[in-house]
Amino acid sequence: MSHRISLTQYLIEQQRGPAQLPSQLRLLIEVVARACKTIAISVNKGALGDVLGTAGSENVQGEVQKKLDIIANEVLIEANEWGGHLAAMASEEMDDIHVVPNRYPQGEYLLLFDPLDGSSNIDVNVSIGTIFSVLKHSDGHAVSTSSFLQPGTAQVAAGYCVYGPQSTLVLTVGQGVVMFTLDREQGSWVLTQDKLQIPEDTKEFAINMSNMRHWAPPVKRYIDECLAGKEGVRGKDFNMRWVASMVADVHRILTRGGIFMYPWDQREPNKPGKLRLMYEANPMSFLVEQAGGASTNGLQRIMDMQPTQLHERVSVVLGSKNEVERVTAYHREAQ
Ligand code: P6P
Repeated sequence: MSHRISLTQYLIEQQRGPAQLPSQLRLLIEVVARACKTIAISVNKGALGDVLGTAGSENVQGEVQKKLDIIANEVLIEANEWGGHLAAMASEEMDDIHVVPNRYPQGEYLLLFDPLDGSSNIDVNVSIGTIFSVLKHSDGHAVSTSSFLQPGTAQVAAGYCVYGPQSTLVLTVGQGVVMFTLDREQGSWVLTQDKLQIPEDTKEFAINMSNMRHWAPPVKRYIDECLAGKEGVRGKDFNMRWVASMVADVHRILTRGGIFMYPWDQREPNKPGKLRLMYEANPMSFLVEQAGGASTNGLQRIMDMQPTQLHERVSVVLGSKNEVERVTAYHREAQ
């Protein structure tokens, strides 16, 4: 790209262009992006900033919270509650929704986030990130948890920030997928990719192989075929990557293709999967589809799923379209 533009200029262009980006939504995205800069500063301090280690508490998922989980959550809440663009927020780190306090004006949007995804990587200096999803509060009633229970197709924006060797913000408002890199000297997000596209084919899969003995047969069939390489039915060798940070794995797939799978397995058979639908799978699915990829739960398009609970989990198969379609076909054949 010859002339680099800032996030603000990109959003103003989206306001004027076909997206007709509403000004409240533009403000929301700018506020979230600014909050991610603040989180990046804390993440980058590491041991120098007393941000590592556990907070001595558990979240609604029953997972031990890291100090940075709570810091990131508080940054996003404080940054977003006064601006007048939101009615309420929901977070992986909070049992219930956070309604904008009466002392501030309420807006028409709902913001959902995983404030710090990949927490198990914090203390070992591996990329982590923030994932966010934006819905409209359109049920005409006082905002409540049920206001959030909308399918992924209702999202008006989604994105993530990866806190890695670079801090990158990846965003869609329904007009394709763009990437911004944090210019630390200027303190601003600079557009560095204006049309992320996922190749329809790939030779790279991402899955936690240690769970192999617990997988359903269609998943085992697919991975076995990948492992069989060029001598097997696929006729080509595959590579494997697993960062155990969804943001990092999805960022790689948006950048060079691949398939990411966190499927249902027998370890907790009553749970449909590990990842959360509302603030992990849906925003990532929106981004992946906008970049020409696909995203299913093995049987149906994730973005078509009607949520019933705020923190519900889902099985995830996303990335290069032809591979996702193959895995989905294997599941349907096994029904
Ligand atoms: P496992 C991180 O905790 C997370 O929610 C995702 O970011 C990541 O893909 C997954 O869990 C890793 O899970 O079981 O491999 O540690």
